[in-house]
Amino acid sequence: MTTALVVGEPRSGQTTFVGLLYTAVVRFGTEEGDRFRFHADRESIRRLEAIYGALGDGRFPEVDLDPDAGPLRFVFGFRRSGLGGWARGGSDEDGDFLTVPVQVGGFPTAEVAELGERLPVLDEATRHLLRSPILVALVNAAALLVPPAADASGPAARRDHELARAMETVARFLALERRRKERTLYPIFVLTQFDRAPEATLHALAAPAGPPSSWSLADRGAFGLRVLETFLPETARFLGTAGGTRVTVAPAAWFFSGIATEDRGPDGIRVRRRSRLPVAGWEPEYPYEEYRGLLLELGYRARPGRLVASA
Ligand SMILES: Nc1nc2c(ncn2[C@@H]2O[C@H](COP(=O)(O)OP(=O)(O)OP(=O)(O)O)[C@@H](O)[C@H]2O)c(=O)[nH]1
Ligand SMILES: [Mg+2]
Repeated sequence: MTTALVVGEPRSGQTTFVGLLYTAVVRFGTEEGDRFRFHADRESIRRLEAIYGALGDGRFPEVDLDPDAGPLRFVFGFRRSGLGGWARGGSDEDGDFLTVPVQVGGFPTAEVAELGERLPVLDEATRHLLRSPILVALVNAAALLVPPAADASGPAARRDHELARAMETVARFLALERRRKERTLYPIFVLTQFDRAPEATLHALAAPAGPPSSWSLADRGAFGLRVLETFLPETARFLGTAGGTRVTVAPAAWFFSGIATEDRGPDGIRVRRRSRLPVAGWEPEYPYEEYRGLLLELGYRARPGRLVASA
């Protein structure tokens, strides 16, 4: 099963990411019609709706991914023959649909990293979760400061270390798979709060002009590599060597999330909104194309035995 696990640091923008993903799913579902499906249990829907509602009201969500409430789980379904004529054939997991169960929250990066130390004693549910070939790492762009801290024990180095170890934990699980094609890790990076990425950082990383949605695929990848080399060197090393596991690490895909804000004085920072087309109501100003790309990427990566480039 092609599951996706989303990991992030506290305050990195995890809840906002989930809210924007859900916002995008609503539109993507309208555009793709019966070629795309979304399922979630009632409790997850309730929580997603609360986050989505806050953003639609122009507020950052206060409702949190309460760790006690457990992680949020939902399932994307992509019709095999749909979305740009995918490859047919292979075994169906869900009729004509490739399904990608996604789990967000419940596990901060640091915890996934730490679980690597306790592999033999983990319960089945946790093991199942960690056997996720798609790892979506949320990286807070607002925290990428130049020059990168040289301090090996500082927060930047710690974040890098935890992310590398979290990836290694997942890779060690995938390494246990019997079939070689299932021993592939597909890393996806989402730079959150990209609207708050410091100007000096964008300059130092030679960010192309314009919003990331207008960058070429090659430019996105090259920019991502520079982010890795500059700010996440340990994670970059892991991606190159798979930490010595028998796992193949696919080329990483990069997506850029952000939200337009306005300072309303006593009302504080508000989320800017636009009307939600083609359906009625309001949605936050966010880069829909990035989320659409992420959804397509998940669909492509769900194809059995495929090592494919980004959508
Ligand atoms: N400008 C901007 N601010 C953001 C964005 N995403 C998150 N923020 C800010 O970061 C704060 C935390 O965002 P959350 O989405 O709650 O982050 P989180 O990782 O879920 O945080 P915790 O659950 O508390 O660990 C928000 O209240 C916003 O102030 C974004 O895309 N743009
Ligand atoms: Mg949160």
